[in-house]
Amino acid sequence: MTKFPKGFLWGGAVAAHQLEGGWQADGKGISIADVMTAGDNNTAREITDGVIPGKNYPNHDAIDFYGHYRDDVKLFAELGLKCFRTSIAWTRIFPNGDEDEPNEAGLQFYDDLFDELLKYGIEPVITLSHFEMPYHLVTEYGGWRNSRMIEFFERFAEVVFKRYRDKVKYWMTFNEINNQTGLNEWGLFTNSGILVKDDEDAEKLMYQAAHYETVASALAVKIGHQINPDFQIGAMFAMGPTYPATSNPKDVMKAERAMQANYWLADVQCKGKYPNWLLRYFDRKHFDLDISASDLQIIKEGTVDYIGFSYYASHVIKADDQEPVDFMTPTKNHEVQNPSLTRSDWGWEIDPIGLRYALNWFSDRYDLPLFIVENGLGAFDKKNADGKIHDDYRIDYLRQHIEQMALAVDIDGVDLMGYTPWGFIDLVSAGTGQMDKRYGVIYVDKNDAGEGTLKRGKKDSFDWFQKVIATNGSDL
Ligand code: P53
Repeated sequence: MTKFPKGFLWGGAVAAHQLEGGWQADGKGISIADVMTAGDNNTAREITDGVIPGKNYPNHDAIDFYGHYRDDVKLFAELGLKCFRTSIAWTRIFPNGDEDEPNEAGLQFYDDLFDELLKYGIEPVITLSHFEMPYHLVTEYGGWRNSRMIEFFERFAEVVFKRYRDKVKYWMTFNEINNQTGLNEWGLFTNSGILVKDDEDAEKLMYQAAHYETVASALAVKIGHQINPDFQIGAMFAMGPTYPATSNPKDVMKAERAMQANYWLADVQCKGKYPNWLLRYFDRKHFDLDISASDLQIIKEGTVDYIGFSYYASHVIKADDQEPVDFMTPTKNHEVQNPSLTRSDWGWEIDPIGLRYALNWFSDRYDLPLFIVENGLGAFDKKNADGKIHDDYRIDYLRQHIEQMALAVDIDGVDLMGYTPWGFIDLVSAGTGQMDKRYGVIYVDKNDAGEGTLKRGKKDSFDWFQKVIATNGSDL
């Protein structure tokens, strides 16, 4: 017997910049993803000053979904997808981000893509901003440090809401808006187009940028509902629960604070207000942020309809002997390994029960419908002698996570809308820029060096996932 409701949204997730390619096709502008080079397991992606000839920018061509989407969607239909999560590349619609009028060719591409999906009964699920803002907004305005970003984002949101009013029902505003709370270079750049200068305080910048984004998100929710009251507009968070390393109350408090410092954005977007602990923190730090009374009103009125989140791994944290009274020492310096879990080749801890924990945590705290819009195992796949990829490790990972999802729905009564595994067609990794960090049930013949025919193929996990969807999750 299936534990999942009728109409459960089984699907697959991707993001425009990680699969489309066609980085200059039909008037598209340069996005922040277009100035990030390829890294690997040990080498961070470089953020270059514009596009520099001779460097390797994996997102420029990606897997050329722009040129292959009709055949690809046919394969998605064969897989049985009920929905397809992607994003709209902002730079196809507003190449520089600050134009008055949108680029018609870009709008037409998504019309064609959505028509193709709808032809097979596949529901588009669309993220407005997924690590791909126009690069021009970084060089001219400083990214989300600047409140003018709100107006540019609003224009973009309004144009696409109107254009796809009758084609798209499920939306999300900002992908993993909370990544930047870690304050690393990658998170600040991909979330907010911010490169921290020597005389700037990264933490203060992050709070300001994230605030402007929550205002922009709330305005988008309001405008979207005016354009079509049936729109379901969600937030989207990177969820990785943080556990205390021991039962020492200091570790427990440290873990609680690490969760608060990561998920305050969920308080703002779902409850419509800042948590008290954070307002006190701003005061104590004398941050003097630009947060107006009218902003707070907009935030209150623009809460989201559901919570979308990614789930890959959990974390463990240990307090310092001398934690300050606010427990706000940087999370990254206090992470320890979980002795009861194994890790992926990229060091991500594999924790299926953590997904059930996360579902319960969100559900209790916000009482909103939940949508798992990313989950999966990034792994090196090897072709067998028979030319096929026997990825039983991926099947195991997905099966174990779906089992926990079923328990959350059946035993815990969590209101779960759907499940879209990440990168179900191989694509460019956001964190490392690699092709060989693969998540797909569909193989794409292209490697880290950029070589390959781009030919698509089915891994063993394709047949398995097809069966899972066809049985609404009862045959795992
Ligand atoms: P990659 C880190 C932690 C959690 C989610 O990531 C993350 C990241 C980024 O590394 O990003 C999301 O490709 C993101 C996707 C991304 C996916 O997770 O680094 O929304 O764009 O591709 C997986 O393995």
